[in-house]
Amino acid sequence: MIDKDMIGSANQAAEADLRAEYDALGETLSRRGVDIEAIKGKVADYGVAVPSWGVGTGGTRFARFPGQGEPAGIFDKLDDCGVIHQLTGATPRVSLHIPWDDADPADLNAKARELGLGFDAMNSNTFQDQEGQALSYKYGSLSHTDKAVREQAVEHNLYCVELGKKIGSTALTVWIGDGSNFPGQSHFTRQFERYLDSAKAIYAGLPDDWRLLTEHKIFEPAFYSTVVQDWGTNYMIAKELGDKAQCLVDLGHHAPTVNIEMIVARLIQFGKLGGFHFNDSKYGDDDLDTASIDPYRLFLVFNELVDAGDTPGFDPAHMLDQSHNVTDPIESLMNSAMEVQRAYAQALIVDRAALSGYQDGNDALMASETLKAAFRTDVTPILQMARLEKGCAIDPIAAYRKAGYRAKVAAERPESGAGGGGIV
Ligand SMILES: [Mn+2]
Repeated sequence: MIDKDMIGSANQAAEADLRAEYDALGETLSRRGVDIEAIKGKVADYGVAVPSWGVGTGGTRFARFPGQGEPAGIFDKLDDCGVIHQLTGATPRVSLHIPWDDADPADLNAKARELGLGFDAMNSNTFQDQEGQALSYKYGSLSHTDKAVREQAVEHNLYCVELGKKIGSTALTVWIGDGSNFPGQSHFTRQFERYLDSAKAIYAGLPDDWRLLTEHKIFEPAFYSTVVQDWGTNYMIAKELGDKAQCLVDLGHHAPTVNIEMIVARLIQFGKLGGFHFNDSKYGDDDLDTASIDPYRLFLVFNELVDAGDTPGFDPAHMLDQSHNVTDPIESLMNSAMEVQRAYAQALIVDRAALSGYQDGNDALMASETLKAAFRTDVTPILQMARLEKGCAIDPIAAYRKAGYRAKVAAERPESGAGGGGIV
């Protein structure tokens, strides 16, 4: 963890300037009828989960260039996640990936308690073979033509639920690599029927207070077709399974021109938006840092989420899902968590009454400008003040660099291998 006194003295040096900027923004927002304190409170309460695998250096299909001091196992990963939350106060939960993070639940709970963290959705893995695994997923998992493979994949998911129950998780996220690379390779309908049968078997083993989140993806690792290719199929799955099944939207899992915020609105309308994986992309599932390419799109997604507001039972799971190839993963995850908070704060200050009036009056230009006015507002002082009041860092990245955390863990942790491609 980072030395508290160091965070404190850095904050002290920056506090007077921050207060001046916060007060000035407060006056600006007040003229627009917005209470800055209310926005700050909501931002302070907001949290986005960090994926355990995000703190390691990622890779592409071509190579992986290991970083310094990479976490060697789940307990190192939790340490890194603890630092991210300590400095940003924005990432209170970690999402585990099984079997990579499989460990004694008592040890996981003890470590999480020590770091002030909790556990988010469990992620199963049937897109690669594990050592000692009886049957291969080369030709699929939940939709495999061989019943024994499907049963093995179902069993694995149920194991994730069992472990999750012991560490306070209440959701299982299922993403499969199943699909086909050649036209004709798979019978679309029969393959989907097999998937649904397997998904129903997992659903049957889900505790009452759990949710099953299914994640669609248009391509990769299969390049001709994937079984859960888009939100339409995902919606059908959630509808077939029942109330505890909802759709998970990964921002990178769509064709480049798809209107994601509209998908979000549709899923909200029919009670099936279960959660997000935040990242950014220019081409496909690039897994770039959230808001690094298109911050306006992230804002538009949050505009829909804030618009849905207090809809009963509306509580989507928020998680970052990125691959860090050229940055320090801790810095990227801190920055991305703050970008998600920023989009949330901007969406909170949209003048919704004015927007609604422009929509009803068919004033396209002013409707668009109403959104832009919120997006153009620099809400940084709100985020910084929320952090200061929580005892986190006004500038988390500067504090992290000054603390020399990476060099410290690099001296303690074994060097990781370059390996082949990384997961995305
Ligand atoms: Mn994802």
